[in-house]
Amino acid sequence: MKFLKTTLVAAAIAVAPTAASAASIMLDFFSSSQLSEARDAKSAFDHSVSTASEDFEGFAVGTSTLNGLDTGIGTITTVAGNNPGASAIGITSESIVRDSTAFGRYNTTFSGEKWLDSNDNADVILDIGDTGDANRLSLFITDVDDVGAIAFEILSTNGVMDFVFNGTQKLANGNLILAMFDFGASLASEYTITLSIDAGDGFGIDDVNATVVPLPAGGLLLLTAIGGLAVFRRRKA
Ligand SMILES: [Ca+2]
Ligand SMILES: [Ca+2]
Ligand SMILES: [Ca+2]
Ligand SMILES: [Ca+2]
Repeated sequence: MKFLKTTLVAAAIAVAPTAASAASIMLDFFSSSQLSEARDAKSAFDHSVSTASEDFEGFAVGTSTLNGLDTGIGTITTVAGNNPGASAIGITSESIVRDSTAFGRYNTTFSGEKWLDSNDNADVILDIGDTGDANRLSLFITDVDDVGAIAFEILSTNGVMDFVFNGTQKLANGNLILAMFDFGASLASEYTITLSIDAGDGFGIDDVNATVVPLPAGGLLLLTAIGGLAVFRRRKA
């Protein structure tokens, strides 16, 4: 069976006049049967000391983001969509902790069971709080853009860097995305990551990790323009 694995890299430059830091967002796409391989890829990216994490295992099933969910990586809130699909439960302006596979969304934690369901809403916002000296963050996202419009975006900002990813093809039910943020420098303050999709196309998130990876010797890469690079390759699943 052919499986398309796509890696997209976008790089932007900080606007500070005396120093530049390269930051990037990378997405690796897997099928639901490749969770073990995806975990290995995540571990390789995380590389080093975890400063903050959230795997949702400590929350009761049904816990919601209605009033902001205080998690190990910061507060998570949800923006409602105006056309929730059949898989939404309860008050649809909430994302909800679930413990079993639902419509292609599932836990990714080894020996775990719980994950946060977008509950068919439009935006799930991770306000990354106390991450110590972290310079990387990764998370798993499940079941993106398998129904409706192709509309998934990741927007992250700390005021000087923005990244947007737009999917270009409908994905399979149960697909698994490893999202990897390399900030190029320590996160000195809060950082917001918004996962945005067409309402009615639910997704799950799990295993959010902020980690410290040593910066390469010789300083930071200096870039002169915002650039993008997309690499597509096919391989046997
Ligand atoms: Ca979990
Ligand atoms: Ca699905
Ligand atoms: Ca969609
Ligand atoms: Ca979906």
